Amino acid sequence: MDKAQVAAVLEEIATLLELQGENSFRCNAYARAGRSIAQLEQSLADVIAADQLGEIPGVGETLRGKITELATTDHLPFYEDLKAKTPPGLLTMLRLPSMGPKKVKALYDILGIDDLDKLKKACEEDKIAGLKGFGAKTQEKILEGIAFIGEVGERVRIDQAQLVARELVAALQKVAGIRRLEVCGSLRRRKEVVKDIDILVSADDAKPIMTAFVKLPQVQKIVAHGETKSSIVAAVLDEAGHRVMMNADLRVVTDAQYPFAQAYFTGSKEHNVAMRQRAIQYGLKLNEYELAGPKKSIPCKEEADIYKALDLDYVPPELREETGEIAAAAKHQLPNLVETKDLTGCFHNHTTWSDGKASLEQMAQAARKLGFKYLGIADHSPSLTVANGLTPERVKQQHKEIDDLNKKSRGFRLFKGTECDILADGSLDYSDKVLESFDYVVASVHSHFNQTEAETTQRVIKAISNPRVTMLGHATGRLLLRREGYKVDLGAVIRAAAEHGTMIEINANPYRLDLDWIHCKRAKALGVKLVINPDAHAADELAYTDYGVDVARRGWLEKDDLFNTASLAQVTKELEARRAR
Ligand code: DGT
Ligand code: CA
Ligand code: ZN
Repeated sequence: MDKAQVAAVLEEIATLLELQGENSFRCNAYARAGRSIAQLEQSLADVIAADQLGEIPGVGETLRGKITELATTDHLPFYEDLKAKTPPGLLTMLRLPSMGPKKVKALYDILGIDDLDKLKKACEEDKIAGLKGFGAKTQEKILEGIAFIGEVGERVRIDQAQLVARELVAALQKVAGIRRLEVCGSLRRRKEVVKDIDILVSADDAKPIMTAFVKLPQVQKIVAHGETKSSIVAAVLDEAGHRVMMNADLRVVTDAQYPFAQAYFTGSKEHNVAMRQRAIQYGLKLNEYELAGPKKSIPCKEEADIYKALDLDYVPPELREETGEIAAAAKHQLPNLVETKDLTGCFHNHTTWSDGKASLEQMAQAARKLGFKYLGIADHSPSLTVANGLTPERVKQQHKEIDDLNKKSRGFRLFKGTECDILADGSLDYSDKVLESFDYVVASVHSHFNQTEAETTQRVIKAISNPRVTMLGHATGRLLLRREGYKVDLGAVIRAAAEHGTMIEINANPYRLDLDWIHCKRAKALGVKLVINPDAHAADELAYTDYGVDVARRGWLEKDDLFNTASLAQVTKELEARRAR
């Protein structure tokens, strides 16, 4: 195991121990060791080889042995026993907001609650409100949380699904006999959340590939092991050390069938139905194996050949949602979708000046590495005290530092921006004078999520009507699969943005992906410029822009529909023109 995986196991041990009621000193020791290991600069193998584990803060004698065992054998009986002793439902209960290990343990000890169903029943019978440390409000929150988890089911965010898919694909690619391989389904369509992973392979002999698949190290459980289709539950640890579990199906077809299977399993189901209809109009039959006429089938080497045979332009997977793409493909009117390489920079990024992890200089360096020509810095404003928002005085200091960095660099520029809070009444968190000292302003809602839809809509419209606001940040405040956004009439917000010439961000943080793709289309129709922003709080998070490109493509956006595809000169000019207004 590498350091991220070992760190993840240590963190999980801390949680499991807490659930066992272990004293917090011991639990914290594991959590702390996990964090230290995650932050190591060298590889864990090197540290162990140099016998330097003991020098890591928080790693004592016992932990040294356990870490070495994990790193070298991938196993730790202590951890496996602990996991076996803990009812899995307790870990699910931890996914509820405001439920830590102590509360979960209390419910388990007092009422024997070890899964969500029992917890729901207890809440409905009003058994939780009276418990020490809970109360009626908590009971209500728990019920809401359970309802939400029920709705989202076992769906997974795209970044996590992609992680699982990548590991499975990397492992599968080592298997002999595979001719073509692709991840299809909603992941290929780049949906923001996906239910399961659909892997498609072509090969002459399916059997050895199936056998290898169900034996992959990521396999947690084999759901089905068939001749041409198998299903597993895969488990992979993410960078933060959380275990991501999801279903993955593997289908093996012949190479001649491959393009048809690829089109079919990419979906969406609705797109497939429409394609089949179109085939019928041509007197053909389309399914996952072939495109066939009354006498013989029409050979297709690639997926694009299927579209061609039906007089359609090739439809990129992101557009296959049956929202007009087939009609557009027939009329050669599909958009020329934006691509990652079109991005020239981005505007919503945080640094150590507020709640980011990287300095201005580190962020600039990372941006250059991605090929960006500029980077906009938008740290928080004062009312976001938890995020160390910048006072006007600190804004001045930051601007000085940006000026100094800009003097030193050629062909790359840092822009002075802010993520300015939209206060409860729609006013902004800085005075007009301070706002005017920035190159641009991202305005975002971070508080008072419980206002009515009418209140929030008015509030956001008031903010984006201010000519000093360049763009609206994360339009609904949603956190995918975690928290619904605030209630807001996005139609009205988009109309107001069009009227005032305010841009709207596509927040590319995989938790947010908001403005969502459906509304991107509406914004485009009204001529609102969109901006892909990673909302990066660390240097490596600048690459979140890729997920934003996915959203933009699903929203039919072309290069010119986005602001951050313009050249540095054009961006500079536009921002200056806006400030002059
Ligand atoms: P999800 O729910 O995130 O896994 O979304 P998908 O689109 O990956 O759906 P999934 O995994 O159930 O099925 C993969 C693809 O297989 C789907 O996009 C289209 C195709 N498919 C599945 N069931 C049907 C069906 O009943 N009719 C048609 N025409 N296509 C289907
Ligand atoms: Ca799927
Ligand atoms: Zn924000």
